[in-house]
Amino acid sequence: MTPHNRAPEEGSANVRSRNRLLMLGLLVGAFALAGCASDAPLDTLDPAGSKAEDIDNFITPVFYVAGVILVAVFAAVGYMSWKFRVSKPKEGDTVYAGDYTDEEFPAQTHGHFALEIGWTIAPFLLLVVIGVFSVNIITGLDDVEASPDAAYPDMEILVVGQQWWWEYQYHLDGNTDTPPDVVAANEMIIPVDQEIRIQVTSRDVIHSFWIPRLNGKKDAAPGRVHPWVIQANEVGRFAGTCTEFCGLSHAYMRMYTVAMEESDFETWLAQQQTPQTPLVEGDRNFKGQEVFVANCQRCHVVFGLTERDRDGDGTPEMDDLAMYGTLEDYRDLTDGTLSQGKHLEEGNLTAGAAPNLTHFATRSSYAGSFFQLYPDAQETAEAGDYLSLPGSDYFRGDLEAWLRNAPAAKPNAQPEQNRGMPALGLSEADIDSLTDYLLSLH
Ligand code: HEC
Ligand SMILES: [Cu+2]
Repeated sequence: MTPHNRAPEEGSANVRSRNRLLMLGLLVGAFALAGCASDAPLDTLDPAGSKAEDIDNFITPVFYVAGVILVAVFAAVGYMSWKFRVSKPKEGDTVYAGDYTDEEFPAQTHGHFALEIGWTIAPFLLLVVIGVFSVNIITGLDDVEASPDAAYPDMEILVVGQQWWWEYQYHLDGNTDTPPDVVAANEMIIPVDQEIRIQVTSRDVIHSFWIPRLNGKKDAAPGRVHPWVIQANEVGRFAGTCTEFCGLSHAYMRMYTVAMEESDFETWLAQQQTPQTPLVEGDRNFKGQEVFVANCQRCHVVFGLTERDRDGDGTPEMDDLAMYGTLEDYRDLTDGTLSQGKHLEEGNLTAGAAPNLTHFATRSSYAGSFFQLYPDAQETAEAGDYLSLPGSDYFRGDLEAWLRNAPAAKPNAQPEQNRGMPALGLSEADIDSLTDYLLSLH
């Protein structure tokens, strides 16, 4: 290497490191800005429920204390780097490796007892204080404070995660030794201002239930039932997402909790407890019902309509709530016990269950809340008008696409491994009548 080409090389190295720094800055900036989305549905800093407020009231002061420490440490490091920086050797200085000179090397201190004890004890005490408060808050996140004037003070909801959607089984009187009273999917409807006991579990792999504006995360593990609490201070629709990687379509396993006025909640409950009346030849959606029975009921349930031979005696029984079992059944999940159809015999669906479609048209979203059923579901829910959505406002297109080819509509399902809904190869005419039928299920 000749001295000739040294200078330009150094120059370009400088430019390169400056470019790298610029790139890094831009990247950090982009990540920081991504947090500023004004309509971010998963807002961890905007609590709307009692438990989320407990968490927020704790992390805010911790954040400020940590901020002060951060600034103090960075200021000290900055000051020392500047004060004790290496300066160019002057004429006559003895120069050692690394451009150090005798004169400029600062006096070295070794072992300052008071300082060392100080910077060991201070963080220790700080962490103990934070730890004590943390444990206190974490252990309180599943404590229910029953509202004395609530219509269903003992209500418990079993939340069942599976690939890639959520099921909610309501035990209205809190008696979990009997099958549930209501079964819903993707959206958990609750009365506003009331702490509700939920129990979180799974039918297949580990998931995690999280509605950031209402409470922290709770793991949903197969064979285990984890108590948790959900409460909302205001009427509205609160977004959540599965936060435990649970397979390729994990990112599309979302859900909502919808808080309603108690009177609306009771209307909803009454509606959910009414089975469908089977349609007969000549009825408007009879064709759709026929397509449904032929293609869908091996996985999906519509109370009042679908049936299967659950006890294997050759005569099919009408599908009813008994098939969902008790809470204890989920604590002792053995393959097949809670299968809702013939799935396991046919090697179909690892979870052994698909969303209950009895009242499909009363949801605002479906398929792991990946699709919305109405154009303005969020606004409608916030306004408290959830139950009076006009049927003509449905989004048909997404639903038709889902029925045409579900794995293509919601990415990363693995139907070949019995995960998610398969493509069923229906004709366009069948898709059309099925869509009409599903949207009539109130
Ligand atoms: C092999 C089992 C299986 C069959 C057969 C099946 N589905 Fe599904 N379906 C599923 C599973 C699993 C899901 C949940 C998938 C997800 O959310 O990713 C689902 C979800 C749905 C949903 C969304 C429900 C909600 O509230 O989230 C609708 C609607 C639906 N299926 C309709 C149908 C119709 C109509 C048919 C018949 C043409 C059908 N399915 C056939 C397994 C099946
Ligand atoms: Cu999940």
